[in-house]
Amino acid sequence: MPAFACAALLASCTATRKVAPPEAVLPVPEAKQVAWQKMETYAFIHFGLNTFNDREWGYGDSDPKTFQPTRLDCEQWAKTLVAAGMKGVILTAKHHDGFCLWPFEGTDYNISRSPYKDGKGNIVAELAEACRKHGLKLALYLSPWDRHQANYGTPAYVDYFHSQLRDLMTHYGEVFEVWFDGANGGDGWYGGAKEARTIDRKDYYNYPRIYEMLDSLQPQAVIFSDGGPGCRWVGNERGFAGATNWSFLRKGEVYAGYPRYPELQYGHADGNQWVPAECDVSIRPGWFYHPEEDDRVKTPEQLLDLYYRSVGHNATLLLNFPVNREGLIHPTDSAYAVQFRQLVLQELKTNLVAGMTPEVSNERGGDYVAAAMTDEDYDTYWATEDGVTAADITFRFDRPQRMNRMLLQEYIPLGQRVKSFVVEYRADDQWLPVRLNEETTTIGYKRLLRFETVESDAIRIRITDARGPLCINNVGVYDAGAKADVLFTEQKSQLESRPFTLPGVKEEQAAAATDRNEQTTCFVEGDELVIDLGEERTVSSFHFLPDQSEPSKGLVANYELWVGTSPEGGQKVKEGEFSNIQNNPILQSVYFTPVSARYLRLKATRMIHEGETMGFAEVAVR
Ligand code: FUL
Repeated sequence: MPAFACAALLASCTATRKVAPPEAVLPVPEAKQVAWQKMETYAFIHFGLNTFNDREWGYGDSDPKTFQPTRLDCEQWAKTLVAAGMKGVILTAKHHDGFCLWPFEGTDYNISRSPYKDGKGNIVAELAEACRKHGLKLALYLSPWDRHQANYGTPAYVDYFHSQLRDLMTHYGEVFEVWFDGANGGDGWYGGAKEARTIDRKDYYNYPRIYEMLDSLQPQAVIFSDGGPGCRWVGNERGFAGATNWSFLRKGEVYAGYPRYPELQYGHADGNQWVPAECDVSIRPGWFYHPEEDDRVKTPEQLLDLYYRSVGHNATLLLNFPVNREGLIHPTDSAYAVQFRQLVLQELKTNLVAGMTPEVSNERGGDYVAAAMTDEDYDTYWATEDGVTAADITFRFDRPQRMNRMLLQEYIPLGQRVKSFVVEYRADDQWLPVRLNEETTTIGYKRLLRFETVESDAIRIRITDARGPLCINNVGVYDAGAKADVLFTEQKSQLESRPFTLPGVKEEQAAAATDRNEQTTCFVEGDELVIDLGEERTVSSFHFLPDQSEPSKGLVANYELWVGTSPEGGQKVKEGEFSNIQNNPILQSVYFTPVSARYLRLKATRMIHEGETMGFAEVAVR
């Protein structure tokens, strides 16, 4: 064959040579889970009777007449959320108190019994409309636990709950997610019975029937619950996932009330079901609006930190806005959220490797080449050959660059693969690891790294282990600017207090309650914490921060608060529950009519875990 013919044949062979993509490594996501994960940040709105009754968990007895927002405007919510970069919003259509924000005919306990719009209001419909107008996706939260309904705990309630869900899923257009809260604290009003009712959280609500209903009414919706099936709770309400975060769970293992819930931060490395993590967190300490939290809104920097630890840890960020009593997102929350968005954009503004073709130590060929990692196309990716589960990706620059952030994405439609990697930069002809404050193990949909600034003409990613051939679709390297190295450390809690001692508590333990170090905890034997102010003082509130370890220990669920002039006896000024203390162990405050007393006595009438010693990271009295 003449040489030119041979070359022509070769050229045509190369052009038509079809390289197969790597085979999927199971489990893989459904298309709707990939679309959901690409939303990255979306908002929660907690709003309802609790807003007007200063509660986190309504008991189910608040009067619907108290629901009277004065300037409610769902468009203000939508516009704020869009400006904050949120791609969707999830509304608490019904929280644990059972009150429906839409006129659901199955109960009187709904918005039509409130003064809002003379009973003609419908917040689900109003928000759906605002979302359509402003390009936000809508989703709905419907609490399975209902502290209002008399039949809660019986099969009749399950039918009620299902018809409520059907109603909600039928009239308001497409939803991107359906949120089933796993909480069930037992106590409730229950039609006046005022008692504790426990149900079997695995089976009572008949979820298989619910999934069937949702599959036919809202097939595109991802279903949230502690264990999925669409997406999972991340095991805390602080807004972060583990740096190691697998988007899998062992099928059927996790349910609401799963005792090993802290492991949800990491997923199950050997899981067989795709259930990615969602990080839910409130922009304020509580989920619902409380005026005294107006100066405790998370700052743009705190939110940025959470962004890196949620979206940047292969999860989504579900950021809650407690709509206030006017029916608006408070100006501080709105300003901080928008500034947060700007910080994210600023830090990751200029991708230093955009359009560059890195050197790679292995390449599959065909469409799966190194240039695919920097072409900004989600669906093109570099892959290694079959059997190759470790490789280097190296970027070389013409001149040294300042670098301190990195973005990595795996092509998850084919599964999550990477188990470990290191990032290195070249310094004086040797490769040194960058300094970061977390492990570099998994990547998943997205991994963002913050590392100490380096100046170098080369940076490389060494992937050292994976569950199959590598499939990386996106790499970014950035200089986040002057403040890049200020890694956020949590602000010390500002717990002002009258001076006090804790009689009967060992000195070292007592010190932990007043050292304003959230990481040390004072453990108190018995069921009473006695506080001695040294002399009679006017007091009107008691505060404590629960143990902050993961998971928290010594959590008091229900309490009585007594005050008096001696350590025993006195008068009971308050009793109640520390709502949601297990999932969200934030500062707990008990306010009461000012009274003169020397001693306060907190009596635990129920612990979250019976038999545990009470734990207090910080205590304050004012
Ligand atoms: C928890 C609930 O108990 C809280 O009140 C809040 O709704 C949070 C998002 O989920 O389980």
